[in-house]
Amino acid sequence: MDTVTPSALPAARHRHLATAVPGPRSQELHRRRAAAVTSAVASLLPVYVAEGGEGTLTDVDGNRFIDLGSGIAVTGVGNPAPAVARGVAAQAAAFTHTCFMITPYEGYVEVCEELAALTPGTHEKRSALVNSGAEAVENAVKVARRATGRQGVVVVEHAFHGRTYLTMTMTAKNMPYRDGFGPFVAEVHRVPASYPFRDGLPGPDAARRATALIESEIGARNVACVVVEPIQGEGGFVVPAPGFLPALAQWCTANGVVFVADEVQTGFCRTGAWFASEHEDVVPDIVVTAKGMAGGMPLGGITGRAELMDAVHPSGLGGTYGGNPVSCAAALGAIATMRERDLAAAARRIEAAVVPRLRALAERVPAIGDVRGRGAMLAAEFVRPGTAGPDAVPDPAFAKAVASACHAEGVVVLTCGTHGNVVRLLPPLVIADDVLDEGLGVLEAAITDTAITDTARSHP
Ligand code: PLZ
Repeated sequence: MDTVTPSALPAARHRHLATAVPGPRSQELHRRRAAAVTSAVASLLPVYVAEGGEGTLTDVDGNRFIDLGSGIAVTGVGNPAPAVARGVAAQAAAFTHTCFMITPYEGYVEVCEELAALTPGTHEKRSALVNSGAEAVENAVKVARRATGRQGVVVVEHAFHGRTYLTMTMTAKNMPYRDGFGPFVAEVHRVPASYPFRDGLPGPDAARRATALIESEIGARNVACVVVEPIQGEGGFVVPAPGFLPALAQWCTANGVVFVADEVQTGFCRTGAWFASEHEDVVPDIVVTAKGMAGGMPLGGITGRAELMDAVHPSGLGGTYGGNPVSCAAALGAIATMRERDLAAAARRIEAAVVPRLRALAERVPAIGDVRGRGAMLAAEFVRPGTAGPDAVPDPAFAKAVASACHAEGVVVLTCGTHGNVVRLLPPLVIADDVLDEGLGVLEAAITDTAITDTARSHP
């Protein structure tokens, strides 16, 4: 047998390409999948995963990818995190389900205690647990309508809130989320958001633009809630201009409207704080959580002012699996990991490592129109060179070429944006510095190479 010196082996947490991407075993699985799984559920990078890590994913062909996506902002604590795996195993061995509405258990209560302690504001809070982000958003709307006796739901441009009928209606983008799925749910109204790169508006002005429209076209007294992502996720990692969220929240308070922060993607340390609302000292009436909360197990939460949450009649909220004990055990392990390893600080360190490099690259690559984000929720928006402001022309082909080049080189990055022209980074918060550095190097090369090819194409 050949002897291999240890230094010749790729370190287990670094990138390693054993085959072309996707490799033969992934391709074989993909053929099986095509015959069994509907094509309506798509996969960005069809490599079939065998194992996770603290920032890596290893596929069935032995390719090890640097994971800068965390399964869309879910596995921030690692994949799996030891505390999550331990919690899940112990709970699965004890009991897997009872239905909290039949015979309750401590884990559900503990998760709700954590939510009360961690979400912004020191007021009395109550929570309900569900299975997903979309279901949590649905329930926030139910609470707001029941508590206010009003029906209107206000959302903003570029919003993403889920794929169920109500949340799909609340979601802005037609393709792929809404196209052909109508009719949509009544009483959902969309107003402009704050998009500094495109509208250049100061936050308070952007908020006034939105609230003026609510007042003139809907009527404040018809509005149950305003639902907004403190940093927009699928819509393009748009950080609103400072002052937008506080002004919107204040308007809600002044008008008896429930202010709901959809922190499904931004929550649980992702943006460098437990919740993104904290960056502007906004205290939402209801905070919606999911994703990062439970380290990969399905769990969503609605946490709100006690008087709102308890305004719903008993049994008005619930579901068979909501707050499943195994998911709750996972959440307690994930939250303990965030606390012990101070993952909010880790997210801020990731921002400090990534942003200067992308900004430096933007100096040389005119297709990078904007670099933005907070903590470990960061993105570059690609536009046709020389276009800017409201007239900036989105370049989704550029973003797609960058993502594909990263995938071929063993780095998982995702795209987003209403026009699909944004490459986003959602690294696990526990990613090691040198692994992140290697991933970023691949991303930088992908952007530079795409720019060269692009220039050659537009100036042959
Ligand atoms: N609210 C802010 O980001 C989910 C969805 C990807 P679920 N985002 C990723 C896709 O193509 O479906 C999300 C979100 C915000 C709600 C949701 C919905 O959360 O757990 O996917 O239902």
